[in-house]
Amino acid sequence: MKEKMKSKKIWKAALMVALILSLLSFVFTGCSGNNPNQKPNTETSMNSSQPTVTDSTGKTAIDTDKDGIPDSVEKTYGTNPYVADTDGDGVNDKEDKEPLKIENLIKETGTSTLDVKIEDARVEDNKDADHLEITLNNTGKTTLNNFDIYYTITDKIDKTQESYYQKLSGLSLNAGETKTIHFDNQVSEAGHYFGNMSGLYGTSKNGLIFDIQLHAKDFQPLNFQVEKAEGTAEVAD
Ligand SMILES: [Ca+2]
Ligand SMILES: [Ca+2]
Ligand SMILES: [Ca+2]
Ligand SMILES: [Ca+2]
Repeated sequence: MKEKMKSKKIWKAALMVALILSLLSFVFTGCSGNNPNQKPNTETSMNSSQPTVTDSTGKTAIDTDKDGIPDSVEKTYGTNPYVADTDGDGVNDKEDKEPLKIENLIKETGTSTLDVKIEDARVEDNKDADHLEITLNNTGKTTLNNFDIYYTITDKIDKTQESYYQKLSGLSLNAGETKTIHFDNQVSEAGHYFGNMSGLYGTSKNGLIFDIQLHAKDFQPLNFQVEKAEGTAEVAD
C-alpha cells in the first residue's frame, strides 16, 4: 500500500515538472521573436522604405509626398506634407511661389441646378479630429458624380487667406443618398480627402471663415459658408 502511494506521488511530481517545463518553453519561444508568423516591426519597415530628401544641413529627412521639402519643414512652412501640390494649382509646393493660393478653377457653363442639399457643414473644434466635414444629400432622381471643390479660408482677425482646389475622386451620390465627406488626410478611407493641417486650418487660434464652392460637372456650383470658432488649434497631423 505504502509503495503504491509513493509511486503515485512520484508520478504527480513528474507531471508537475513536465507541465512547468512546457510552460517555460512556451514563454521563451513567445519572447524570443523567432516565431515565423510574427509580423515584422511595421514602423521600422515603413521608415526604411520612406522617401527621403537631403535637407539644407546635409541630413537625410523624410519627404512623404516627394515634393522635395521634408515633412518636418512642411509642417512649419505651412504646406501639407502628404500632398506634393497642396493648393491644387498644378505647381508643386517647392516651385509654387504661393503654395496656399489658387484661383477658382471651377468655370461651369451648365445651368442645371445641382440637386444637392448641404445637410451639415462644420469644422470640428476638438483636439483629436479638427477638420472640415460636409454632409450631402442627393435630392434628385439621378446619380451624381464628377464632384470637385474650391474653398478659401479667411482668418477673421488678421485676414490671412488661403485657397484650395480638389477633385473629389470616388464621390458618387445615388438618388436620395446622404454621405459625409471629410478633409483630414485619412485618404485610405472612402469619403476622406486631404486637408492642410499645417495651414490656417490647423494652426490659427483665431476664428476662421470657410467659403466653399461645391461643384459637379454640368451643374451650377453650390456656395456655402462654414465658420470655425476661435479656440484651440491643436489638431491631428
Ligand atoms: Ca514633402
Ligand atoms: Ca507638400
Ligand atoms: Ca501648388
Ligand atoms: Ca499656388
